[in-house]
Amino acid sequence: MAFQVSNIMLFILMFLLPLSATAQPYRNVTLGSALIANNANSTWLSPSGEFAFGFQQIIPGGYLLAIWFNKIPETTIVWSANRDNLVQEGSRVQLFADGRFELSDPRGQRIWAATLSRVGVTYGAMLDTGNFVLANRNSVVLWQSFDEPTDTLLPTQTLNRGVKLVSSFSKTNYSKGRFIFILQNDGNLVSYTRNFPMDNVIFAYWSTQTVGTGFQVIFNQSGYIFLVAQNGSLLNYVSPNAASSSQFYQRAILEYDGVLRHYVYPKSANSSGGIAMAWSSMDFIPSNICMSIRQSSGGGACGFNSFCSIGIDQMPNCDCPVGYSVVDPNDRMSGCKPNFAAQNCDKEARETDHFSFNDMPNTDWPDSDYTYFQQVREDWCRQVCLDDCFCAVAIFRDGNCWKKKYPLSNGRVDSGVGGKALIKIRNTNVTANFSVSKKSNRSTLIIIGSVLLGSSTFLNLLLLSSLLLYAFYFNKLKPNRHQPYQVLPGLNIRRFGFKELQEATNGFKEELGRGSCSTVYKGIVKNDNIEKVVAVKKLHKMATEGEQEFKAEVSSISRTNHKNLVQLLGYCDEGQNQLLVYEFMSNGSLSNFLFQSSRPNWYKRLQIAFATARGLCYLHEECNNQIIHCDIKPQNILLDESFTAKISDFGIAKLLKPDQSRTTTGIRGTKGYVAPEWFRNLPVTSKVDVYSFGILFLELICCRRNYEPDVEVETEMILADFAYDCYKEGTMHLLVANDEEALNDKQFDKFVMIAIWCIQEDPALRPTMKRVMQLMEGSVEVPIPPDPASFITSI
Ligand SMILES: *[C@@H]1O[C@H](CO)[C@@H](O)[C@H](O)[C@H]1NC(C)=O
Ligand SMILES: *[C@@H]1O[C@H](CO)[C@@H](O)[C@H](O)[C@H]1NC(C)=O
Ligand SMILES: *[C@@H]1O[C@H](CO)[C@@H](O)[C@H](O)[C@H]1NC(C)=O
Ligand SMILES: *[C@@H]1O[C@H](CO)[C@@H](O)[C@H](O)[C@H]1NC(C)=O
Ligand SMILES: *[C@@H]1O[C@H](CO)[C@@H](O)[C@H](O)[C@H]1NC(C)=O
Ligand SMILES: *[C@@H]1O[C@H](CO)[C@@H](O)[C@H](O)[C@H]1NC(C)=O
Ligand SMILES: *[C@@H]1O[C@H](CO)[C@@H](O)[C@H](O)[C@H]1NC(C)=O
Ligand SMILES: *[C@@H]1O[C@H](CO)[C@@H](O)[C@H](O)[C@H]1NC(C)=O
Ligand SMILES: *[C@@H]1O[C@H](CO)[C@@H](O)[C@H](O)[C@H]1NC(C)=O
Ligand SMILES: CC(=O)N[C@H]1CO[C@H](CO)[C@@H](O)[C@@H]1O
Repeated sequence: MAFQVSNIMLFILMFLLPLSATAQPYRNVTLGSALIANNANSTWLSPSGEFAFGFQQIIPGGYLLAIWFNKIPETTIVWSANRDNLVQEGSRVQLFADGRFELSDPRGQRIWAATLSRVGVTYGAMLDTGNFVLANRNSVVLWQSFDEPTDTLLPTQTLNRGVKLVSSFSKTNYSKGRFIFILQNDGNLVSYTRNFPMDNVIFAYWSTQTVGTGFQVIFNQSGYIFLVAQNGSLLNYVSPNAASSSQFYQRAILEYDGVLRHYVYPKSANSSGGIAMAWSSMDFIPSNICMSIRQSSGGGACGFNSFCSIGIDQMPNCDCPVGYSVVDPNDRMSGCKPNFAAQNCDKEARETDHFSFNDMPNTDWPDSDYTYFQQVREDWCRQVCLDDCFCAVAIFRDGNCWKKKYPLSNGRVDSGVGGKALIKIRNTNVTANFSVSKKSNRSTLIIIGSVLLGSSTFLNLLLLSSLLLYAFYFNKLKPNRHQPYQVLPGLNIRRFGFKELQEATNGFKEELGRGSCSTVYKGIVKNDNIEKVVAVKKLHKMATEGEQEFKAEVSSISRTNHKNLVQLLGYCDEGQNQLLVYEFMSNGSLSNFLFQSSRPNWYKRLQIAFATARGLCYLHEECNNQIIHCDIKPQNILLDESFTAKISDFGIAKLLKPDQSRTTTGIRGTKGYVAPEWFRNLPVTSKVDVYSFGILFLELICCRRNYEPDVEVETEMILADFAYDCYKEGTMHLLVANDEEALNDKQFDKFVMIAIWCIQEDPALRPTMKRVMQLMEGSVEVPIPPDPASFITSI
């Protein structure tokens, strides 16, 4: 059948050729023809020029003999001969006079050869289907690339029994990777994890269950991909969504992440209107690879200690837990390694105080557990993991507690998982390089202290603080500017000289932002010859309490460690110059992101709300000293290069003079982010942040500012009032007009209700951030919120 199709194509091709002969460089590949791998163009084109056969340079000096889409800017390879064995410049592919078709390296060593069904090849041709054929004088095809697919199927191509697709190793490395898609000889069509680097398979994560009946996978001209039985009857669709082949380029590819995707690309790729063309996915299988792969051997979809989550673009992401980093930065699926030294197992030095947990809801590493407890409480589960040096992660779900050990495998984050992962990380970097000998002595001291004072955490903390204080004085007596890596002992934070920061910021040249109390500049600092981009915050209005206060606050900030907080890297404190050095957040502030002309995606907005809530929850509940932010607003939520939201400027409220503008907010009646108790004679507690978060959450939900003087309807000006009115009248859809994603989200109502709870004027009615997290994550039912303004103060 495949032969027939090809013959028809050849026939059509020959028929059409005279018409386009003058316009196209196309001609048959005659016996004796060869292509040489070098930097110049050397390709054989199809009649339309849409496909090319030839050499693609993959790495400097490394060539792949391949077929690719030739009319689109993005290199899209659909077939290759030597994916595991790139050839050097000067290698050649030749159609010999006797009909052999071979790839050989510059020394003449054969690297690859077409396996012909019989002798008698008289010519070769790159067809407009993307199929390269070798045929005899009667145009009977004796070899074709369609019969030996690599990772891609094209329209008119079929996948026969016993033939498989093997994914690439990565986006840019075409060698054989970690997944296989095969129509087995038994008729079943299956996706497997591959036992890399071997060719055998480990785990089937998708199949049609057509043992005995599946005969052929067809990608037909209309763009449907389906499995048929021998009698031609349809058994299963692989991609039931078709796109016209006359208007779209199409391909189905088993990608490096294990997902088989059907992609289309508009042929009329005209860049008018500045819209960049790209491949877009019509269909893919399996629907959720993160949840589909659960293998007893191997790391799962993402590698060991890593976790897999489906992004808003439906692509699986592989990420490392906080405190871990990817083993090979060029390979997201290489797994993650902890950035901290393992816990000491000695009974006397178990370092329980040095570890804490980072909570990740809806996260699990199934199958990595070595101990399991039932009917326990969460704090018990935490403690039992903390006390056990073998425990890397504890999973707590519905009163069950699993202790997990390295390497963790099959990690996934999904709303279907439930419960939470408690990821154990070392608090401060005691093993940091900076002051190795000092550090080891200090930890010895602490251990001795712990033993002497019993196991009271409080006393240990006291001891630690006095040591820190001692260290501050010590540093002060020795303002050693020539020692660039001076740090607060025990904390992974560096003390900078003012001059150094002046140089780092090129004389405070590039301003990133400015507030009433500080200005932020971009800078580059060097550490061990590694350049790092940083944000340097210069404080204008310093607290009058003096240096000790500054240092105490800096040390309190620096002891925070959470993925949703902007990390403090260092500080400078020289006379009038007080500066803080933070990690640089390349994607700017939420304010820019949220209020741009095009509305960001609903799920991205939700992610930011979750991230902000998590960061606040940590500041309120999990720090040694509770930190109240006091200034939560979109300008203070920053986005890193992967758009993870992080809270900035926390802990500096105490460093700055009270902001006078608080008491005289602009337009009367405008509700800003500032909780009402600031204006009333009420104590300021962490609930002020809950209020600000509520306003921010509404802005994220509705994608508008809390105050919009320009809206037509007056009742819509103040978002907080508008939101409650809509809630009360059951017209919440008005809040997100035209935002289909939000409207289709079953949780939409719930999120609005949570935000309304947060903006209650009575601080006592507002939930804590922890409670807010629980409500958002869905572990607790959201009660009916009262009218936020029902609180009457008795002033
Ligand atoms: C290609 O070769 C076949 C068989 O020899 C011949 O029929 C056909 O005309 C050739 N096409 C071109 C464009 O030379
Ligand atoms: C290669 O081909 C492209 C387009 O087909 C052309 O623009 C370019 O000049 C060619 N380069 C060489 C070295 O021939
Ligand atoms: C591609 O990945 C494989 C497997 O890790 C590796 O052996 C090979 O060197 C890589 N090739 C390139 C060109 O990076
Ligand atoms: C492709 O397959 C679909 C679904 O089976 C069918 O409706 C359509 O007619 C087929 N197109 C061609 C050109 O065979
Ligand atoms: C075709 O084969 C399938 C599976 O073997 C069978 O279920 C179906 O009845 C057959 N249809 C016809 C028309 O023979
Ligand atoms: C570009 O695309 C638009 C919309 O598809 C179409 O109307 C227009 O004719 C195209 N222009 C060119 C030059 O192909
Ligand atoms: C701990 O220090 C090491 C080396 O100094 C560093 O690579 C690592 O990122 C630090 N870990 C944390 C959690 O700060
Ligand atoms: C830590 O110290 C070791 C040896 O003392 C050195 O090789 C390594 O580069 C240092 N790492 C950092 C992050 O300073
Ligand atoms: C976000 O940051 C990344 C990395 O710096 C950058 O490539 C990307 O263009 C940024 N996106 C936006 C919208 O600024
Ligand atoms: C100052 C001091 O006591 N330094 C000691 C710290 O500990 C190391 C070994 O752990 C000793 O070699 C140092 O003399």
